Amino acid sequence: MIFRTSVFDSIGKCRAILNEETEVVFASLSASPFPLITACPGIHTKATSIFRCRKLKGDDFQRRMNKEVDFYRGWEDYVNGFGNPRGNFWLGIEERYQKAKNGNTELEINMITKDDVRLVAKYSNFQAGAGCDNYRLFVTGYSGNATDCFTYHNNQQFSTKDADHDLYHLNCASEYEGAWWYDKCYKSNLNGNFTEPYLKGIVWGATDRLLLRYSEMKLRRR
Ligand SMILES: [Ca+2]
Repeated sequence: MIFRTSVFDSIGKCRAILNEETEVVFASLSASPFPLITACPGIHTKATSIFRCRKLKGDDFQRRMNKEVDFYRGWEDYVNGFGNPRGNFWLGIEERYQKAKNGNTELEINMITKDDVRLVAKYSNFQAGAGCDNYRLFVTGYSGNATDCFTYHNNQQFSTKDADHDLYHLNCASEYEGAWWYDKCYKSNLNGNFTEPYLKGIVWGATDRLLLRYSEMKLRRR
């Protein structure tokens, strides 16, 4: 169903039709998503745009379970997503941004170490900034049985091997064969190389690095 209406009216219409598990997508390329008004100075939405409603898909964000899918990829792949939703995948960060941009979203990370220890890290608030801000991470409210190794990355932009937005003098994504909200460089590296046994691997931790054989990131509406 397509609407020609204001941004705020369209959200109400979609929710009325498809319940709360609904997001508004812009059916017209000329329409600018309204969060950009605050996230990206200089970009303004139109008062009236064309919208359609779309049911939310699953809330999975990322999964690593074997080496079948190469995660050492460039910016475009991380923005748009890759892999198999039933296996190893990264669902595009642009879609995650659209889903979590209004807040009220929590993140759960489930992990299994190579020693078969199961770990959970939950964050009661998760948001990624807009594309013009390189999907800057906003995360708070840790709980779980894993050491908190993600809050360190709070307020950092996303980096890939071909897009260095980190705070290190080299490119962390290239140094550690991943793509992440690197700082200088990481306390977690969940998009690292599945077969690497040390720093370039799928790692949770800084001084006490845990190598993982499984990781899964999920978003959930509060
Ligand atoms: Ca750098």
